[in-house]
Parts: sequence; C-alpha cells; structure tokens
Amino acid sequence: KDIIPPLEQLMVEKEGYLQKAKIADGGKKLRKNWSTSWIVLSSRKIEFYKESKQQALSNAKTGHKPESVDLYGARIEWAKEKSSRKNVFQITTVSGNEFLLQSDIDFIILDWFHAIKNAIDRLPKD
Ligand code: I3P
Repeated sequence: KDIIPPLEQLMVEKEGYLQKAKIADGGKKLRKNWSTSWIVLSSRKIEFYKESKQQALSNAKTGHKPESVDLYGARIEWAKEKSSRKNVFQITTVSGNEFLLQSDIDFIILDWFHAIKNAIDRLPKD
C-alpha cells in the first residue's frame, strides 16, 4: 500500500532537537520541567514530540499525536529572565500556553528563533 504523507509533512520548514519546558497551559502556570524534544516547524504550527524522530514516526502510524502549537496570533520573545540557562526564548499562544525553548549552541537557537518568528510574521493578523 502507498503511504500518503500528511500535507503538513510536505510543508515542514525546520525540524530538530531543542530543550523544551512548558511553563503555562491555558494561562495556568506549570512547574518547569526541561526535556529534550523533537520539534517540527511548519507554516502554521509547531509540533513537539517527546520521543526521537524515529520513535515519533513509528508512533504516528499508531495514531499517537504530538503536542501541537497553533502559531496564529502567537508571540515569540527572548526570555533571559525566565531561566538560569543561556539562549532561552518563549512562545506564547493565543490560548495562553507558554513554552520555553533552549539550546546551548548559539547558532542553533538563533536559527530557530528566526524561523519561528518568520513563520508567525507571515501569518495573517486577524
Ligand atoms: C526547577 C529546575 C529547573 C529550573 C527551575 C527550578 O526545579 O531546576 O531546571 O529552571 O528554576 O525551579 P524543580 O526541578 O525542583 O522544579 P532553569 O533550569 O530554567 O533555571 P526557576 O524556578 O528559577 O524557573
């Protein structure tokens, strides 16, 4: 049987590993818990996979869904004061979810910051 990739997969703009901590859900503060996440950016959303890419791909076949972040109306900003770690930025969604993303490697976090910012800026404003 042919495997037809979902449309999103054809529009992937960037993917890779970063450190991730979700710090609010629907405006409610969460306890910060950093973990490595496989992150997939497409034009309208970011998906966070808890597992490796390989694991994520095999889970996808069984209907397992990653955490998905809607970029419409989202904000992105550097968040030096939110962590003792270097190179941290925050994404805040319209629904009040807040994520910190981090890498020790300067160019990696800069590339991600600009890729996500560009994706947000390209989306229509209401
Ligand atoms: C948190 C943990 C985080 C740390 C956070 C701590 O402790 O050490 O790594 O964030 O600091 O509260 P716990 O595991 O007991 O919840 P950073 O690594 O980003 O500094 P914070 O409370 O100042 O955010």
